Amino acid sequence: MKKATVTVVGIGYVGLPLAALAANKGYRVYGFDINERLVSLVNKRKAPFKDELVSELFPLLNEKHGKFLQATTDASVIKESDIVIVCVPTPVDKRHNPDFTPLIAATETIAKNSRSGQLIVVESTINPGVCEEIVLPILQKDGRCEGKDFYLAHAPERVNPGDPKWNVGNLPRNVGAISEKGLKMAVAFYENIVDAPINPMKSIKEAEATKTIENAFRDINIAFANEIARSFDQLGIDVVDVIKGASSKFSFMPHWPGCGVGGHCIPVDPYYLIQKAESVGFSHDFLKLARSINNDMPQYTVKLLKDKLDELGMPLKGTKIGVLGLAYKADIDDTRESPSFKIVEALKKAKAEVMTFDPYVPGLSSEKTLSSILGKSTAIIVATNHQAFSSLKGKTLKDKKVKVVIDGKNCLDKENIEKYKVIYKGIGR
Ligand code: SAJ
Repeated sequence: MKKATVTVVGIGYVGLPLAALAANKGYRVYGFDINERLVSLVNKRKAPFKDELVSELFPLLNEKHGKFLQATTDASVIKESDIVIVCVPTPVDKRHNPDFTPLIAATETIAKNSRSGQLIVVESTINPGVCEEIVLPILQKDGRCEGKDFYLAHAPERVNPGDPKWNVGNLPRNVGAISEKGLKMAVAFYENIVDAPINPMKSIKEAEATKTIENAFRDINIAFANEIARSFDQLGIDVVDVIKGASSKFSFMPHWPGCGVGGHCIPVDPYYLIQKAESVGFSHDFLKLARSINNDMPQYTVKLLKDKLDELGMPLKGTKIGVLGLAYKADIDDTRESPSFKIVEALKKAKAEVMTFDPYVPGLSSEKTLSSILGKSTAIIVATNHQAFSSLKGKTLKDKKVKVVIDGKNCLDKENIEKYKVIYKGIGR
């Protein structure tokens, strides 16, 4: 297995770190993707997005180091591969229903380029049953048989964009498969490349379910923090102080309120479980409630701004509002499902004059610098807790004539800002 050839199908946020890791561990790795720009950047060893592991490994992945990683748009490389790993997106549509189009397309490409004995591993986040009900039938076309002509496994992806500590090389993994032999092959592969425990699951369904519940668990805890924050806004209690206090209890797991929940995992994965359970007549009322609480936080954040402007006798309409931050979390460039866009949409609906700035996302920012957006804004909403924003001081805001600050990530120095008579409102503080 060590000298096997691997094709990673989909070299984005999940697939590229995995491809780089496998290549660095000695596998001959192809990265197949339909995105030509991405393929070209990877072959030039230019990281297409911010990822610590990719940036660390790219300089090592060349002939001089005896390592092989080649990105390509030519699916025929799959035919050469002993192991094929599917890392394509599994988004939800506007009605929050899982969209398996990319997964189905990837599976069909693999089926067309199959070779006997291949191990096929799906890493994309899916709900329980997808491997057996959607992926397997496609691979079984032309009478091919799982456990003989190919082996199918699922190892839910675990990446944490922007995290300098946890990455695909050191995070434990859960693996499930259709057949015993497929499970052994998949566990052996991940044990070769990951320096952390690899946990063989009872079946492929249990493996599919782990990812959805680990992220639903995080979503409900964030929703809890958000509901407490809204209650404490009415009660005049500082929620950050209270959560810090509660954190001294050994069993308390702190989560923090904010202007919304973004990313490719947390706001998406619970819908997989909700939708699958609904198909067998079970309604996840609690998960749905948590999703609606978190989905409402961007609107709530804009309401806090409107209330503060009302106190100044200023309407939202026609007022210059700066939205600081477009990425979904601190110090990364990933904007997927970012609440910032829902905040901008709500502000535009209220006919405010909206400007945006994110140092990590210059292409989508209307302003080029922090200084320029502050200089033009009557009020600002900090929607992402980038270091550049959380270090903002009251004097700067005062000098820039910013009148109101809505701290969507409770990341600013409230006392310092209020000292300069700038109106401050956080989420629950
Ligand atoms: N958020 C809150 N309050 C919190 C934590 C997060 O509002 O207390 C918001 C963030 O601002 C962001 C969103 O939720 O908009 C998601 O943040 P996240 O920290 O969960 O980051 P993700 O989406 O990158 O999730 C990753 C995933 N990691 C792996 O898959 C290995 C996720 O499964 C992890 O639970 C999460 O990191 C983590 O725990 O850091």
